[in-house]
Amino acid sequence: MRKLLPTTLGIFRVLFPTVQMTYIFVYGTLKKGQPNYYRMLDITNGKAEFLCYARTVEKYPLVIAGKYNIPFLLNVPGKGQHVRGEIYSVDDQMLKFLDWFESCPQMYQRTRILLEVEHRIGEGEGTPKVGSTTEAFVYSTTTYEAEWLQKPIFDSYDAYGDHGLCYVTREARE
Ligand code: PCA
Repeated sequence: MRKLLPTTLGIFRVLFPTVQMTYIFVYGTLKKGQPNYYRMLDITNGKAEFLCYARTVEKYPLVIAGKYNIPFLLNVPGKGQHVRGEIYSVDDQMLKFLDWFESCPQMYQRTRILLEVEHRIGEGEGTPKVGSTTEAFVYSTTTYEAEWLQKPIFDSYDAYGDHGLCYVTREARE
């Protein structure tokens, strides 16, 4: 009989379902000021909260490739540079959106990566401290062409940089 009575905790869980948040490291067009950043701000995609700037603990080749000049972090640890980007805490809805948007797992695979926190804004509880290492997901790829390994590598992506490899947005692709 006792079992059928809703517990206080049970009621609380129904009223306030816990939202699963996931850390994502973005290094490309999803960063602040880059062509797809607005998608992180669009609440119809879900929630994304900026946590801090960070760089990869390992080196990776970050290249710009393909006919649309897309940034790719090649999953080749130890080769390349420490890549700079931003860590966000995202909810499940945003995570699903990003998986779809990044054509994961066909074009990118979402893998875990170790990061060193470089700078953070605010003192938000749970935000990793500067100098600490933390883990997050990243959209990297193992499905690249061999010649991409010969391309110029970057430590920080800027779609508008003087490399001149202008990113072609999804809308502009034929
Ligand atoms: N979008 C993802 C992966 C590369 C890209 O352009 C990002 O910004 O991290």
